[in-house]
Amino acid sequence: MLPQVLPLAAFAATVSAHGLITTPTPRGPGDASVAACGQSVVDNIKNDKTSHVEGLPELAAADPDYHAEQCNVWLCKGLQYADNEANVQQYTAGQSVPIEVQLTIPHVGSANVSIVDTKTDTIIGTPLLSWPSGYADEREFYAHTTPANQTKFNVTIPEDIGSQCSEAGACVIQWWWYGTGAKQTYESCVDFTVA
Ligand SMILES: [Cu+2]
Repeated sequence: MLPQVLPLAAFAATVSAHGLITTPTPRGPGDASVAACGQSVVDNIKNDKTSHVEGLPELAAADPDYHAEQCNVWLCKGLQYADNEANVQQYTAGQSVPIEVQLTIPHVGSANVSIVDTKTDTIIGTPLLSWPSGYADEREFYAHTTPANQTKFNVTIPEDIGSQCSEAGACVIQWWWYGTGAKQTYESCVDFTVA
């Protein structure tokens, strides 16, 4: 029976998904990301858009087209605003924004959803949502009891956001998840402006 089991296990380890935002449309790979991060990083992401960040720094460092000043794999996996110009969401201060996340392999850990200043890679204000622990718990996942609000939730654009996100590309809503035991980080970003 073992030969029948092994190929499945190998499949799960190499090409299976972990997680990403599905609604609104998140940043995805394109030409601008290739120019900033290099083809090997983009190929890794194309192969599995939901995979973790940890393998990317090594791929980037070995790629002659990697430009460290443009590509920060720890922010939106290095994916660039210019590849997502068609999907910039327009919000207003105080607006409640529905977001959906797909989780396909669990790794229990912490997570947050935050507005991030893309120039400085810093969270503006405090996280809009956060799970200090217990996010994507394997036991709940495989029992189909993952709390619904881990994958389908609303965030509220802060009333005091001001003008810092008025220009497209300046800010993202980033869903960030770290599987503690797996030591794997997942990031997915929505581009938006606040008028
Ligand atoms: Cu994993």
